[in-house]
Amino acid sequence: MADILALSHWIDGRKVEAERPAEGLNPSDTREIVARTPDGGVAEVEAAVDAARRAFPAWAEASPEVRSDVLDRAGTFLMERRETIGRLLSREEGKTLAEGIGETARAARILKYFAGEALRLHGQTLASVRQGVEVQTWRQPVGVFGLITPWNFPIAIPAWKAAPALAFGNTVVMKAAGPTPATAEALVAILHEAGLPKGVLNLVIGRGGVGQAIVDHAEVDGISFTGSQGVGAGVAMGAAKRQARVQLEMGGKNPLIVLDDADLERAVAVALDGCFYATGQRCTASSRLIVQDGIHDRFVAVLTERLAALKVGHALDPATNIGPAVSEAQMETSYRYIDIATGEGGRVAQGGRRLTLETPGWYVDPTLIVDTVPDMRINTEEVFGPVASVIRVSDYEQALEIANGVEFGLSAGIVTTSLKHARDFQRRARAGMVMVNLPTAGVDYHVPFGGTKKSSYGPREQGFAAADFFTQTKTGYSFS
Ligand code: UN1
Repeated sequence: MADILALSHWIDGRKVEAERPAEGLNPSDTREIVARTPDGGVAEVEAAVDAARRAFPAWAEASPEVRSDVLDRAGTFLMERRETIGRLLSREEGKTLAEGIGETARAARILKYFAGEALRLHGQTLASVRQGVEVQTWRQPVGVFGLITPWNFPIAIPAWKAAPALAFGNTVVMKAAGPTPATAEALVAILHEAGLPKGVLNLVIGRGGVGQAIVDHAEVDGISFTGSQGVGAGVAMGAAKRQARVQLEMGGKNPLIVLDDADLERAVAVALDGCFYATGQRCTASSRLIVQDGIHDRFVAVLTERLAALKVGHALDPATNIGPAVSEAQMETSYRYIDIATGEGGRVAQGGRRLTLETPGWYVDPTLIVDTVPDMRINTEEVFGPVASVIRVSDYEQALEIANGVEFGLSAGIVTTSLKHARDFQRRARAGMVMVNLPTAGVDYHVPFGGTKKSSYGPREQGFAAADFFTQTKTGYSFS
């Protein structure tokens, strides 16, 4: 059993000693304490914002090469240590070791991508409508950003928020997600080891009060949030009240359409990955399988068989396909929705049982529910667990209407061999990301990420789009 970590806030380039009243348990084996953690609040946020504010002028003025070098070095360190940090991530969050290592490598690549972007920031030069006048635009750093990060991608999402903020000359106060502070602290430590000046990136560990203090702080110029829709709405209101910029990434109820002409093997592989990998705890997870009549029974039969063969178990066991839920509450939410779905007339085709495994953990039996209709709660509310439902449809138009018929619009997918339907779907699906013959989850890091409707709010994250949120445009006029 590994040592118990003693975690700290990071403020002004240093670890801040604090009492550690909270214990983070390993979701795969709740007898194991992964870390003892502080419970920060307003005072820590005040100190962190103060440090970030003081560090801002020099960091904003630094050569982009300086910022690029730090991110590049941190990316190298993270890639070198992906097995150790990926293991910590799996112990803390519960995703499988392969998923934990994969996510850590992804975070390393994100740091390296934004190391390059730091050097590519650019503006425009235009002719003025007035004779002899020239117009120019620049992108400048904004100031201090508050980053409120989720537990389900405890290193990739902190990296994809912090890296562009830092690359473009801003300073940061980050809130680690409640269940996964150790992974967040590992990232922050690596960035400091890579040469980040003090105060440029601060980390506060704690509960909701930390997030609220960040949202309310007059010196926080922008907030990037990933989390639930309910909390996100409050963040947006708090930010709007004091005209801070805000970006929200929230839930999904992502549809995957399977048409009669689909390659069956492909459809099943795409559904298994999209619905169940990472224990279904991805806002991009497919949770509604909208399946055409002609392929429905064959698809359900093969998917059921493959699902039954997946091994649920300890995240560090190499034989495990699906790790536990992150917490008891998440586990209970999945089981509650299975009950709700069967209560509404759905039928469990696979899974649905309470699991008792060798180690005591928050395990959920990956579950497929069939015979559902679009307005059931299982088809309108996000579960955030390894639970998917199947809706039978007669044709593509009906499938599209159902796919679009929820309040979320993050990612949407279709499995088909018809170019006509694939292209039509990409045009008409009301989602920010539209996938053809690919899972709705598992996205690239160098292109825009975000959704429509209640899934997202504000500018896109990631890729070249990140500059829209993390910089401010200035327009210059000159006559000579
Ligand atoms: C992915 O599917 O690769 O919280 C990333 C989430 C999303 C990230 C998904 N913001 O699940």
